[in-house]
Amino acid sequence: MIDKSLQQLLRQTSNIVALTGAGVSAESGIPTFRDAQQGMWANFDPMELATLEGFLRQPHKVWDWYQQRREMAAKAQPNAAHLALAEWQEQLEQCLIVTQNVDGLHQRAGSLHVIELHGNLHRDRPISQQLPAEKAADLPRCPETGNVLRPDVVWFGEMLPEGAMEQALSAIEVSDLVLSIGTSAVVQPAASIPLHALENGVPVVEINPETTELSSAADWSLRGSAADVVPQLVA
Ligand code: BV8
Repeated sequence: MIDKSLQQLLRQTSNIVALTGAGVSAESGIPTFRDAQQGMWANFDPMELATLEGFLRQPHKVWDWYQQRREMAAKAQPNAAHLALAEWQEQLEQCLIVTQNVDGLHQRAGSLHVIELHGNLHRDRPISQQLPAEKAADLPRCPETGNVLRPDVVWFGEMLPEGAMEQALSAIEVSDLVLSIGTSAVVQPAASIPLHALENGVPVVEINPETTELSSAADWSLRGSAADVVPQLVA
């Protein structure tokens, strides 16, 4: 799986950026978005519910979905991929985790300074919009302002956290290697991160059991699961 040229590159690497997506948490038992559209959340369409409009239209349904995901993430354990990346962070000069995931598993595995491009499932923040009383009934509210709370995640059509992309892109420009782990490489602007590496002459390794939009452009596209392949890279 890991050819001689990649082994050699890994030996010379001291500065890595790892972009992760839902696939890195799949082996912790958390369904990916693609599974969600077929799987247990088939009636919770992320494209419909992971939007501010979806929340304002059906706040209770959206909260139910996020509450289920929050409980699932809290029960899940970081898997060998999360743990290997945290270990790499201790061994290397830099191993920056840039995640699209909101489950907090990288931090629970021990990774520090994780850039959460899409926020975090375990945090709430107040909405600025006013909901009609009947819609706002028994929704969680901010104790200070009394405003209705929403999960502190980035929904489709919303801006990413201030500076997150800039921080990720500038880290890439000084890195030796970029990993794209467990992402279908569709959602923007996160999907542009590995492409920025390629434009800057930084090698890209993809780890995914399936081919993605990135596979043909990556320098290595390793067909395997995160929990199986990532520890081999770190070894
Ligand atoms: C933005 C948080 C600027 C919430 C998420 C039209 C209208 C509006 C916007 C757009 C539009 N067209 C395009 C856009 C931009 C849009 C976008 O990219 N849409 C896509 C669908 C085309 N992006 C945005 O809206 C972003 N904001 O552009 O702002 C702006 C703002 C205002 C006005 C103008 C412009 C915000 C995007 C963030 C959305 N929030 N999450 C929540 O989690 O509930 S996105 C969410 O879905 C995830 O965070 C993740 O990013 C994405 C799913 O992607 P993946 O992580 O890759 O997961 P997926 O299931 O797809 O794939 C899993 C992969 O793992 C698979 O490849 C599978 O093979 C692999 N796998 C499976 N098992 C394993 C494995 N790999 C390894 N090991 C295994 N065991």
